[in-house]
Amino acid sequence: AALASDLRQAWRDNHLKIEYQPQVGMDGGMTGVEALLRWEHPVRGTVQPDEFIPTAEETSLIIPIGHWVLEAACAQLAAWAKRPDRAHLSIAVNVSVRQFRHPDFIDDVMSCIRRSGIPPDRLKLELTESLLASNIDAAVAKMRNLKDMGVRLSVDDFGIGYSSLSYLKRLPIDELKIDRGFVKDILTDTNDAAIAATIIGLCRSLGLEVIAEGVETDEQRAYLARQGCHRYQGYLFCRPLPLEQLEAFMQRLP
Ligand code: G
Ligand code: G
Ligand code: MN
Ligand code: NA
Repeated sequence: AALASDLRQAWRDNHLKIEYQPQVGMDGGMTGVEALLRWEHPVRGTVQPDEFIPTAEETSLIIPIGHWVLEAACAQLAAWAKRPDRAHLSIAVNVSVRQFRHPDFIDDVMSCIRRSGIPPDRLKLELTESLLASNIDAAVAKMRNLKDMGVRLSVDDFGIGYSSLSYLKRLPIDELKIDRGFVKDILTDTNDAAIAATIIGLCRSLGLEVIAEGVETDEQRAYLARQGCHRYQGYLFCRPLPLEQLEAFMQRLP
């Protein structure tokens, strides 16, 4: 309850911030970023999203907060669209189950895209497998609506949830994101290595893009690259950064 009222206050006082973490392709070039919420608490310091997203969901604060993240991402994409050296970049936005199920979600995404005038395929929505836990037909129908708009869809934290392989081929998705839990010990845990390799192989045979998160060392990257992984995200390349620092990071890229 304390967390809920604190969060409500933080939302009112603009203490929520967005950081952006680069994603890189096989050639090492940046392909886009993931938008990640941060809570700059005046006393507690930075509160990580794992600690407050569940509360945001329970209190429905995730609806206005999620809308704000989406607006910010589209505004940033609109700014990048005007620059030849940035126009190719995508922004991935995390969508919680509560947000996805909201009846206005599709209209919200559509109006954000229209008002910002961005190419819809620069926006990527990260969905989680838990969306599919109930009423999969309704979830798939909504995903199709989003795909019809031209938005790209990614399944976050893949491998830890409920999705069965038979559902996977029915889903109108573009990308799977290998959970960082599998990447962490990829060089020492043969099960994790096998799971990551299997997810990559699965994506390649289904024609899906695959991105690994939580890549911290070049050895992890090299293993994933040998399996054919398309993209990477993790501290090896860059931490999540506030926008100004992200711009500085991009300035330094070759
Ligand atoms: O930044 P960090 O790795 O601590 O984020 C942890 C998790 O918090 C992410 O994997 C993501 O699922 C969730 N998260 C971060 N930003 C957002 C957001 O804007 N909306 C939602 N729904 N979840 C987010
Ligand atoms: O959406 P998701 O929860 O998967 O977001 C990714 C989370 O992983 C973010 O909270 C981000 O801060 C965190 N993260 C990003 N890169 C790394 C990394 O290389 N190592 C670890 N441990 N965490 C990372
Ligand atoms: Mn994510
Ligand atoms: Na994830």
